[in-house]
Amino acid sequence: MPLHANRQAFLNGLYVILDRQAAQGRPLADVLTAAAEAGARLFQYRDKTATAAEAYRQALRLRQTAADRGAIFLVNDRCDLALAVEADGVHLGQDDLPLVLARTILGPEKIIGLSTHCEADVTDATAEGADYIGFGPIFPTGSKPDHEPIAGIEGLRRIRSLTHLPVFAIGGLTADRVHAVTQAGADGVAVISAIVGAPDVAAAVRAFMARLP
Ligand code: TZP
Ligand code: MG
Repeated sequence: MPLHANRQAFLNGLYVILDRQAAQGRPLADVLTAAAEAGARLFQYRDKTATAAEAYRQALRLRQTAADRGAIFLVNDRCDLALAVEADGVHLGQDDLPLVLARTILGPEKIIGLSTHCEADVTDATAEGADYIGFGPIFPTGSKPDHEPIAGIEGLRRIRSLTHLPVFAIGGLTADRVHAVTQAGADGVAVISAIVGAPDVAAAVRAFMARLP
């Protein structure tokens, strides 16, 4: 499946992280469909506990669902899975494969995003050629038990000047907090619980979209 020709245009705004644990049994393909119909265009599949076989089946379904709706689809952590389902790219954490190796494996066309938590992470990600960064947690979050210290709005403001890359604020994002992070320089927001765990996914997406520039 070819990468969307205009991929840079997608690296901003709302980034929905389809986390299986946060979905509490709701099929992730249903969450993706509802979110895409409400206007979301950028998705990541995140599952910290699935077997490789389960993750492959799930990712394949999500990949197809996203493609049918013209949305970008990234896979968390795993370059092998991203390649296996012909995802648009991968999202890596500081403990995953080094970015340069991931680039070698995936080639120049795939999107590679990196989780960053401090100034050094941001300058390294920029020097190593990431396509975008997630930065956070900005606010307290229940979705990542082992998270780094809260960076806050001030932390976001400080790293904004260190990189030209698209920056997604992550961690505790709600629609009401969008204005604060975009004012501090975020290009977008990466969200788990406020969308995947919302009683009405489409309404939650619309609430975010209404507050994004
Ligand atoms: N990385 C930093 S915070 C976080 C991740 C994956 C969790 C974000 O989830 P939520 O539910 O939007 O706070
Ligand atoms: Mg990871």
